[in-house]
Amino acid sequence: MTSAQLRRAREALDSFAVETPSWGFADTGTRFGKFFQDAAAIDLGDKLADAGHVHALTGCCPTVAVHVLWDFKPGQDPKAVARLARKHGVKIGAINPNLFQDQCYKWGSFGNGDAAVRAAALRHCLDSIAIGKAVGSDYLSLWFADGTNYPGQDDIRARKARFTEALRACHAKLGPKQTMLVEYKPFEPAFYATDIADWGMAFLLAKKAGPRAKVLVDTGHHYNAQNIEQIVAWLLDEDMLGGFHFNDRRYADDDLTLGSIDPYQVFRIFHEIHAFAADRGRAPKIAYMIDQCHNEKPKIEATIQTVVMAQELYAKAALVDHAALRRAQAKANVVDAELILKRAFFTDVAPALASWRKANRLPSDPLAEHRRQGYARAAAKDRARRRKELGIGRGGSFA
Ligand SMILES: [Mn+2]
Repeated sequence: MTSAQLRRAREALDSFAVETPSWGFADTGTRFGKFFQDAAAIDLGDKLADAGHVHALTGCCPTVAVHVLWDFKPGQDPKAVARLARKHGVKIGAINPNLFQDQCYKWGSFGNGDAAVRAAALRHCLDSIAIGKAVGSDYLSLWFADGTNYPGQDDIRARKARFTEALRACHAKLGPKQTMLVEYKPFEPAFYATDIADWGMAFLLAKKAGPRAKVLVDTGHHYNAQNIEQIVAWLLDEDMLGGFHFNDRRYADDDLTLGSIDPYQVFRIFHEIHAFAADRGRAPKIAYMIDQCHNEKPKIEATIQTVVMAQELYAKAALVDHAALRRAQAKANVVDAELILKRAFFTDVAPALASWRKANRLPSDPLAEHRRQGYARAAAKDRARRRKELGIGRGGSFA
């Protein structure tokens, strides 16, 4: 690395933070079964402790996304949760309402034909907004499992109208600092017509909802051949990119570790963001979040691995020579243009990460330090004992 590259990569690392998901620290599984780890978090206290531990090691995960139904017990004081997060050195990030688990949502939430169910879903979202205000969270993150499984099952346009109305009502209650993120997904659980199936639908609904509604891009929520960085570039250009849920995939919504299958794709996404920032002279406000559940890897190790990979790829993408790229593009020099991206992608950014970590008094190797500290071993012992005392069986839902 040249000293100019080192400086650019370090500046990029200074401005990059990624949010960990509380659900990534708890026991999860596939739809065929759940696999247990003794070290998995039992309650929100454990999840915040694990998230705080990851932040202490990496220095780049100051916030934790929460799932209202899984993390907040009815009547729980959100301010106490915010204090607990602070105790562990983190803050509460995106608030995720749960609009898919209750029996009343069998036919959908905002898309449901029954006005009473839509009202219940809206109430839950408004409660989530209130929690967000109480804990000082900037984001309400919405993902809907709504859709239909068979042709003719429901009126597609009527469902769209119901969504439009409910999202508008939701947006009206946002606090002045809150942003509403609308996530899309092509299929699953619905296998005929998902109500918000792609970025165009999310874009239109967010536009109709109000100025503080933006699109959330979950990298696992696309068809295999889709060009995600192009979607990102379009959303940036329209000032409609609100955030990311990072994960990698090979087939569908696989929830694999970021960069484990296609790190170059993540690099290309980051390149679009750096290029946009260079053109506009300011970095866009984007909520970078992880949405992964690890069933085989130890959860904290997998989270650290993800965070470090995100930092590496973000730093690499910052090394693209934008002026040279524009020159190559102007001359239609396709080979050079591509090589400019490739050169940045293959640059070893380890020296920049090492120097950034040193300057921030962080361990030089977060994963090795995590193992050295024996955090997971101690957590496994403590949590196995507590599970026994609490009589917690090993079964049930994702939470
Ligand atoms: Mn997601």
